[in-house]
Amino acid sequence: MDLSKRKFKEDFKKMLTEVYSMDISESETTEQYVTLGNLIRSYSSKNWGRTNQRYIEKKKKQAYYFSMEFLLGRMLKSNLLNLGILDTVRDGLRDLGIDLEEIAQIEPDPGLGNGGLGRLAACFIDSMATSEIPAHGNGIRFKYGLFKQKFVNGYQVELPENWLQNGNVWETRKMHAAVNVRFYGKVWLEQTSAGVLEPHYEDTQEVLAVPYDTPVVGFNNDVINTLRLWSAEVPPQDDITDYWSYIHQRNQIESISEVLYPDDSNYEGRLLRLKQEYFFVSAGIQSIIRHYKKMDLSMNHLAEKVAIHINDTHPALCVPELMRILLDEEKMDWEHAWNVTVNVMSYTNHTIMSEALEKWPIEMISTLLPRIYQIICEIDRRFTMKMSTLFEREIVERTRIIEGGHVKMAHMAIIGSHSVNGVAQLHTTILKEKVLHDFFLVYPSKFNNKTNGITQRRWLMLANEPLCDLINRKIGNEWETTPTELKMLKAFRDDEKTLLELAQIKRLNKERFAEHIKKTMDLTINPDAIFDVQIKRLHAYKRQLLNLLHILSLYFQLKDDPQADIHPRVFIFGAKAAPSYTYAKQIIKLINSVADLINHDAAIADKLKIVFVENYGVSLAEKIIPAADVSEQISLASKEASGTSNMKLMLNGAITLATLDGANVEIRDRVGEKNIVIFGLREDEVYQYYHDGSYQSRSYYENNPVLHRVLNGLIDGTIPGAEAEGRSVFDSLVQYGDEYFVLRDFEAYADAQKHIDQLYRDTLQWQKMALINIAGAGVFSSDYTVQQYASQIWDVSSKVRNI
Ligand code: OAK
Repeated sequence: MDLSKRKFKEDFKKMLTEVYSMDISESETTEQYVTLGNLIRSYSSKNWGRTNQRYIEKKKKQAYYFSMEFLLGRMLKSNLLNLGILDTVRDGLRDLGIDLEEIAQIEPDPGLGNGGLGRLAACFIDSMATSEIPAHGNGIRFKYGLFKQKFVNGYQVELPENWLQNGNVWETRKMHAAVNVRFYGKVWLEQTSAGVLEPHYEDTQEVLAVPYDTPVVGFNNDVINTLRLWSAEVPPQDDITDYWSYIHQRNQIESISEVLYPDDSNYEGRLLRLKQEYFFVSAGIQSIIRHYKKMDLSMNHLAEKVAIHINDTHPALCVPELMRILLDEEKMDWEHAWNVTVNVMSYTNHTIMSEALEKWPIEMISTLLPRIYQIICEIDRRFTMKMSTLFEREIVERTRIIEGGHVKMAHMAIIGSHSVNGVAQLHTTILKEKVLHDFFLVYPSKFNNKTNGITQRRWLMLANEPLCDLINRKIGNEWETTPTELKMLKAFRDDEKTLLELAQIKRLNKERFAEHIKKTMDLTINPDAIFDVQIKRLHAYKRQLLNLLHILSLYFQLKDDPQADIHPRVFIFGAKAAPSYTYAKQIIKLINSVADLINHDAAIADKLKIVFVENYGVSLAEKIIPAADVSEQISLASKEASGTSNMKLMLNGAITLATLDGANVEIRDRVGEKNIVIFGLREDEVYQYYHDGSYQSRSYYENNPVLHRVLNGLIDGTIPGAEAEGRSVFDSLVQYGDEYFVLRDFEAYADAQKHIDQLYRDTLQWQKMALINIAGAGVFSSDYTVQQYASQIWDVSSKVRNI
């Protein structure tokens, strides 16, 4: 948008008076933040209305991304950037004696997600608006986001994250768009005089779903889409007979949108979670249908105007819910309704971990959602009947929805969608060949791959301005809208001046991060050390333990030989563990205890340091990633569906140290083997071990002296304060089979780390690798990913840019 500095300053002062009756000298940062937020909203409101109007007038097909999680991160600077007024506002505020950075820090970081899946949804909505795709987010307005993590004596402690405490400047409550969602009760079908079956309900519980809309601003294009998050409330009642039972009922209803479940890739079969799932699914679909009806088209044509995306299985009830509306409310016959539903729905799988598979007990679904359960039974009946004529009995039994007393959500999502995708090439192959092989036999054409991506706006333009400026000076700024243009940087691969500039920027970012660590943790880290980063949820398959065992081996090496030729390292961890995931929490404690030991050992000085940041989330990632030299992507091959921190880190010039898992494979293909460090078992080797059952972790303990010493270190008192955790980890690795092949990959990992150490010593060579990584990161822009979803799955328009 066009905005002069003069106009901005006037508007800002005016808004401050309107909202707070204050002038600048009286105002504090919080007031300045709210004022700026309001101003940005008022700047965007015209285009928000216009975008919606255009979609309606042109009867555009629109896509709706249904996701339990949207891990947005702070929005102030991102909105300013996308509106094209970041510099103007920064300058204007400076003239008024206000520091934009300081204001930006005031914003609570909305943690409405656990990790990869939620952050991907946030990148996607940014990219959808930027790519001019008529597509919106649909989710839950959790009152409490992901817990705040504290370390107490090295242990993770969870505190509530009350992110809405001081209000939320970005959202608008839309009472007129509220809908009712029905739970519990009895349902029966009666034939009407017209001969159609009509459901009748008794004793249901009605919940009012109230939408809060947040604008999703496209980058420099006047497009503003919508993120609609639903809040659960009690429907208005004017005949309260029993006050206390009303209060009880209110609390029960409001608890639906109270708190995000803190489990990542892990299913906990709680009733409240099922309520949450149906709540945002039903509210979202009802509101889509309401909107569709304004176009005055027959329901038979719904799939020509609406696409609904099911982000993992959490919104899989979209399938029976749309069927319910088409059958019961729109009086469609089953075949037509099913045809419409399958054409509307598409589904993404985000993990092969079996513990993440949602399967709800029949008892729970039939009690909470009796009509939905009837519909699921009918979908299952028709599926098994049809498939029995085409496939062997075993395949039908393995693919049906209702089995063993449970409703299998992934099966429902697959059967009810026209598209099923994985999130990286390797992941999609594993789905087709292993995890979902039966379904692949049944529906080969439904399967496709959409490799994840990240938005270069948040993860480069905002997080790393110095690097962004360098890139713009070298190759211009076309990459901002056509990210593959970053490849032009390759022309500078042998240009010493550019490489040294790159080194200088990295150094600056490391100094900044070191200052932050000094301030927040009172820990001194040396910016000349290699900053080695592993930031992701704590999960055994991600193998933070492998990293830790290697750190211990370096520690022992330095203790034996203080002159050992090891380049100084700072190992940086950021990770939350699900509160009920005991093993992950033990690993957190162990890392913190090893950090205590090493960071306070005067003999080690600054040769080794461990920084485990508390409460890792989007805002911390924005500080860590620009300062990273090494990107740890060391999951057991086959287990990480894609990973996205790998993409953010390479975009910021970190060198990837990785197994051939998830999108690491595609990163290697992009940058070439010389510019990435690969180690460890490959996916086929892992499956071979599963097949022949020959892995004996104990033999690695017994035969590798370094590993032997390190593992003994866990149980011989070397690590004060973590005796129980050390024992538990030791046992899991040595006695109980080492599920994720940590010991098997240890030697290869240690060798890879040695290689990194050597590479880093040659600054120019290292920076050349960094530059090639930045230049190759463009294809991993979520702009491209969503453009592929738009054209290949949703069949909605987009402004496609050449890949
Ligand atoms: C979370 C809950 C249930 C199922 C999957 C997840 C999840 O976050 N999966 C992660 O999704 C990311 C985005 O696709 C991938 O990059 C990660 O590899 C995957 O673990």
